[in-house]
Amino acid sequence: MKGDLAIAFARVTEGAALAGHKWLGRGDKIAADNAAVEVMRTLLNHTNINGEIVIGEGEIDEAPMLYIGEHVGCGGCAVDIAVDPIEGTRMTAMGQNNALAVLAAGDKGCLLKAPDMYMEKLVVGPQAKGVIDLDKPLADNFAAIAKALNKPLSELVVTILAKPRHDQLITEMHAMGVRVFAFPDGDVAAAILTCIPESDVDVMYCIGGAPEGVVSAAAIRALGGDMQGRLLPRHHVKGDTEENRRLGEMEIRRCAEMGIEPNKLLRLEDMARSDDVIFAGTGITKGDLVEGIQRRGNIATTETLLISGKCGTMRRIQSSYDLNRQDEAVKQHTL
Ligand code: VTB
Repeated sequence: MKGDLAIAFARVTEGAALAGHKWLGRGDKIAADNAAVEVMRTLLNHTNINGEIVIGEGEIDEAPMLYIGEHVGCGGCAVDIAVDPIEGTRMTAMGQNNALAVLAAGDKGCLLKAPDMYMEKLVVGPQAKGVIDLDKPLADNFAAIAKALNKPLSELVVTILAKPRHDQLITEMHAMGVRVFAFPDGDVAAAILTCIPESDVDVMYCIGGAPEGVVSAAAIRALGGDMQGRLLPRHHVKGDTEENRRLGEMEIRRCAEMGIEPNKLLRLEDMARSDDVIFAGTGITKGDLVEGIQRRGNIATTETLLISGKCGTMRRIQSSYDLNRQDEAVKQHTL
């Protein structure tokens, strides 16, 4: 992929973040998401790519924008795009920390095309690359990771989504002796923190969204970390009710159409098939990974984490926008 695309992608997540931020603390996660999606789509369509959305807002028959299979861009090299215009719509609506606008891109065929379903995820930084195995018990993984990091198990820091489905597991992790940092939402930021040297986080484990999983995989691959995942049908995660089974069966059918198997171990290389990937993530609200947006009248400042896998660079870009001078679509959703 052309290196100069990275900055264009940063511009796209910045626009989406600004649009989402306009809805900060308004209790309306759908309006926040719609605004971010529309701006992200407009800006992607101004970008010099021949892009295909492989991870997006859903399927075409649900009539979303940025649906899986949608073509974006105004011509250029063929790229796969995975987007989450607001990773943390609830966090944005409720004014909570760690909401991001994120995008990952790679050459055509690079990123896993997966339906919007759940994914079990285990993520570590570069020093523990090669030692994880989701087919083994978590206790074995933690022991192997602690050994690779050359620290006692009692000092291993594991982050996990604080959801009821993990309550029992969190108790088990405490009994294993690791430190558990449970975060309310936003596993993309938590996954990336495993690869940030200044962060205390060693491991991220959770059952969260598959779209977030693929976006994370691109960032983790670019940063030299490691990740494994497993797509889980809804009734395996949320309880075997009639409705969950119906939705789960639909996910299984969709997986078959996309040529992937649920419940099967996915390695990092299955989710992000090349090092030449780009990740852009802009803070909407203040977070552990990046700062949130600050606004003074029409001037807004953003912070973006921009990672290029080709040469292993990670940049933090601070930008200042005069919202009055953006193009109409952006202005409409940000001013
Ligand atoms: C997951 C996680 C995300 O929302 O999708 C979660 O991957 C939703 O979980 O990072 P539930 O279905 O249990 O509500 C996030 O935390 C935020 O988008």
